[in-house]
Amino acid sequence: MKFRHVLLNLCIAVFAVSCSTDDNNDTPIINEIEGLLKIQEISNATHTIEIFNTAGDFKTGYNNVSIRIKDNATSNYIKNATLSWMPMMQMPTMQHSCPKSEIAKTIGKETVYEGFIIYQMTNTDGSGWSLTVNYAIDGTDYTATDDIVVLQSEKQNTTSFMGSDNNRYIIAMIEPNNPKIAINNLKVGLFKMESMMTFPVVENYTITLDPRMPGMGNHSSPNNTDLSYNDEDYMYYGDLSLTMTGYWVLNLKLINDQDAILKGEDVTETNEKSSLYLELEF
Ligand SMILES: [Cu+2]
Repeated sequence: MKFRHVLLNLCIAVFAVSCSTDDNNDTPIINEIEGLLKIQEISNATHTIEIFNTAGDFKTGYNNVSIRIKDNATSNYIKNATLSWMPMMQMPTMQHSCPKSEIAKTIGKETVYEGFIIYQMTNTDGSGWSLTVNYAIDGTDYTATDDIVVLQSEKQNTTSFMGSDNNRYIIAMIEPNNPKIAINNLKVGLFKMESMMTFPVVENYTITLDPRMPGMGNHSSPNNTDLSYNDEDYMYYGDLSLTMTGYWVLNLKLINDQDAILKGEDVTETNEKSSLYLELEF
């Protein structure tokens, strides 16, 4: 019995060694884009920029975006690029960009880079936007640009508005992705439109929250909290209480760091909705 046991262990050991030797010879094939769908490719003479997210298309509001750069000559994916991007909307009389993050390598991946873009508007047919990706590899600069399609989200998950301080702001819902009958983690981005091209994060403001169901007597829900700024990821967080499925209006008020209300009103008997709000349905 004992001898058999030793023999078995020996077999396992030999098998394990041969396996690990194999691994050293062949690069393990790991699918770095598992769970992602390709939105589009943007090509130039040297590279193909592959653009992904979980939905497979751009929509108005917050878009988490993953990128790979393929070398057209070798079909290899670039592991050491530095990237930036510029989304641009061409309007009849002017052009403008939108809030966006920097682009960084996705943690735990070798060829995938990621960031976010918040499209605040689009044309009804999805046209109007282009995306330029600038990148450097081993000290050489490249650029690739093309038109992109941005579809209109069904519900208002982002809104652009003028504050009482005469600044333009953009607010966008980032979470919950999958709202539940529960206390949901509400995550929102707040940006100032400093110019047509620059949209810095607004820090240390407060966003009050009053969710209502307009289809059901405009009732609210218990245990909501206002949103406060988190300086670790530059986003705003609060508790969003959803007591049933259906259509909810998240009534908001934007309050600056001097306690001045920049936009939005209380929901009352005579005012059923704030002029600053986001929507969700689940
Ligand atoms: Cu526009």
